[in-house]
Amino acid sequence: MYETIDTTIEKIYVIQPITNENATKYKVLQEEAVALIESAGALYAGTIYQNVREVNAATFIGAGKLQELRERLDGLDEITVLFNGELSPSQTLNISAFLDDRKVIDRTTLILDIFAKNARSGEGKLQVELAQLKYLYPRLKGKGAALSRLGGGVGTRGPGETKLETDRRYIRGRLKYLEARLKETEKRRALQTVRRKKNDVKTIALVGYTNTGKSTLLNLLTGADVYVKNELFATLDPTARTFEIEGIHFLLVDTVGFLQDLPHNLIEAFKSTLESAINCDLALIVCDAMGEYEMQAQTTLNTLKDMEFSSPYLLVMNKTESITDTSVLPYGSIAISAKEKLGIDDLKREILRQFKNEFLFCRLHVPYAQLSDYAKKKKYLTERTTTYEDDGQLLDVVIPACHAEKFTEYIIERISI
Ligand SMILES: Nc1nc2c(ncn2[C@@H]2O[C@H](COP(=O)(O)OP(=O)(O)OP(=O)(O)O)[C@@H](O)[C@H]2O)c(=O)[nH]1
Ligand SMILES: [Mg+2]
Repeated sequence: MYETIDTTIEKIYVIQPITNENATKYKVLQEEAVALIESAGALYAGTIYQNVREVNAATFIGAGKLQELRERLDGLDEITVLFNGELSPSQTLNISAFLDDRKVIDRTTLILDIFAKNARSGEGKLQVELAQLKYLYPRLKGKGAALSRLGGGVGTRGPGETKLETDRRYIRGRLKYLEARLKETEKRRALQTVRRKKNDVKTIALVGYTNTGKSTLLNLLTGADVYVKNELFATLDPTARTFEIEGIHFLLVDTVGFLQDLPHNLIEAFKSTLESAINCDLALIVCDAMGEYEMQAQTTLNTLKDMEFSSPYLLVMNKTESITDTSVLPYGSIAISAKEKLGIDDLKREILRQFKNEFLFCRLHVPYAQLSDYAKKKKYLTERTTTYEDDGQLLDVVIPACHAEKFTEYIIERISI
């Protein structure tokens, strides 16, 4: 009996450094590396850990450990090595040389690779290419043929080896072109935002760590059919859908997820698509209650704050269907399960509460003689229920606070919801 090996799937072995900075979180980083490998469509082959008290300038980790790794991988030709951190170009090349010219990638390259795989829209593809080239450009310092080893991500999704080898000038031109194209789309988006603000529709952004269930929640709340998958960075392109709570329309925006140590270039590249989330009226920070939710919330907030985010937010703990004691979750957070549709009414109530100063829930009495006057103004409010009395109509309505004055004569009471 013999095993057949699928040589079309790349196998990746992880080097996990343990440093002073990551001493408390290296295990989570290693688990994320495995999830990243799987999300890239590759196979996880194993991990070697290395305590790094002092970074070796040439190879990051020491020669002894590299020798051990070399022996472990001896005879396994098809295995790529992932260094789960950021390497300088020369470190990448040196490790590769030490490991018999094996392909070596770092965490950033792998993340960029997944982004390249998952970008669907034209804009998303431009953004990923821009980030990839920006990452590579300073690394291309005339090292000749060896550079090709820096270029590739998993499989053939790097920006292309020949291009990299031949011409830094080409890349400079391409960077300019990509930046100009993206500027155009940004302008268009700014216009849309202005239009939306005019329409008084409040924007709610779904933000949070990757794979926490943002898209699942969007689908549940809006009836959309956004791609949901148990992998990292399933969503790259933002999606916006409207939904309604008690007669108030909201725009819900789904965005790219975050991860600790996300490459800075990548955040920069995606800043424009995150614009709607950054300038939202309310953010829902979605966390995985079965995972490291405190770290997830912190990473999300830190990343958003770097982009000058200052909107109000709610902490939403998702995947709580199998948690028996939700009192251990962060104070003030809302426990839900998007998959099992639990806690959704609580979430909606909390969202409404956030906007309580912006909308009036009230009962109107409109005498029949005034109906034509009312008809002219009713576009400013949402009617929830209508009953017909002898002397006129009784209506339960929601009025945006800025239009409330128009209805003063008809308001007979405020309603608590
Ligand atoms: N157990 C459980 N799983 C859930 C729940 N909500 C979503 N999931 C699963 O979590 C995985 C990720 O869901 P997504 O909605 O794609 O998550 P996301 O935050 O949009 O992820 P990215 O777009 O990759 O950042 C999927 O396998 C979902 O089925 C939940 O309430 N409970
Ligand atoms: Mg998603």
